[in-house]
Amino acid sequence: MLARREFIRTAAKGTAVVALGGAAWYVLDDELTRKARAQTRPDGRPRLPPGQRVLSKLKPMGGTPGSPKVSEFRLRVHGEVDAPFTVDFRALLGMKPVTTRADVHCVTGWSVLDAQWTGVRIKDLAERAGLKRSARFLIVEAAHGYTANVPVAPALRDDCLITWRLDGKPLARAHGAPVRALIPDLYFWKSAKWVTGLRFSSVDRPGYWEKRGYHNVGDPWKEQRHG
Ligand SMILES: Nc1nc2c(c(=O)[nH]1)N[C@H]1C(S)=C(S)[C@@H](COP(=O)(O)O)O[C@H]1N2
Ligand SMILES: [Mo]
Repeated sequence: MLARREFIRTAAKGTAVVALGGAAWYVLDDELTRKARAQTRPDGRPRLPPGQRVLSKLKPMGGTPGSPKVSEFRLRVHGEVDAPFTVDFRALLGMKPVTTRADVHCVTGWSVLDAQWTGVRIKDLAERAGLKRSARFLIVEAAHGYTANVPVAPALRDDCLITWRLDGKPLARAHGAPVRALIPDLYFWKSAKWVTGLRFSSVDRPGYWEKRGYHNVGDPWKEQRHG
């Protein structure tokens, strides 16, 4: 936590952060940042949330990986639903996958623009399970007990996915293989990697980072970084 706060402070001061992880470069790109700051999204919000700078590509931010084996993958959709169900990888692939472009925003100050994601909409999974009106929060469940809480409305937007492909390739293990959640309009810690379940709940249950000082909602345009 201290290390992360230190990194946030460093990034906020405007220091260019260049990390060398294995053979891959992750570079804060001033040119792309300048261009993105001049753009407006279709919903009227600025393309780049305040205090963010564009990183050349998605950087692995850690966490304890689950099994990368598709044969072991299961996703359980449960909680405040009429018909809870569990799908394996093959059944998930059979559920109307979509491919969309989305920007993601890490609380540490980097954003990646225009990544291409393939997956099944959380909305479609919720519909199949028969979401009850009493469901007010989605608790995204992942390997080793990691969870992230999201109010139901933003979790059911069209660009919120359970995803297994990034930029045309299977997800790398460090990015959540075989399958992760994607909730692009909230800070990226809500996008749980190595996802195992979607639990709908009538009561809020702060998750892993929310209990460790991050904001309970995490809207990047409101800079809801810390609670
Ligand atoms: N299961 C799990 N998911 C997780 C995390 C984690 O520690 N465990 N970290 C979160 C955080 S803080 C961020 S910023 C993003 C980073 O995703 P990336 O490593 O693919 O860039 O994953 C999120 N999902
Ligand atoms: Mo993060």
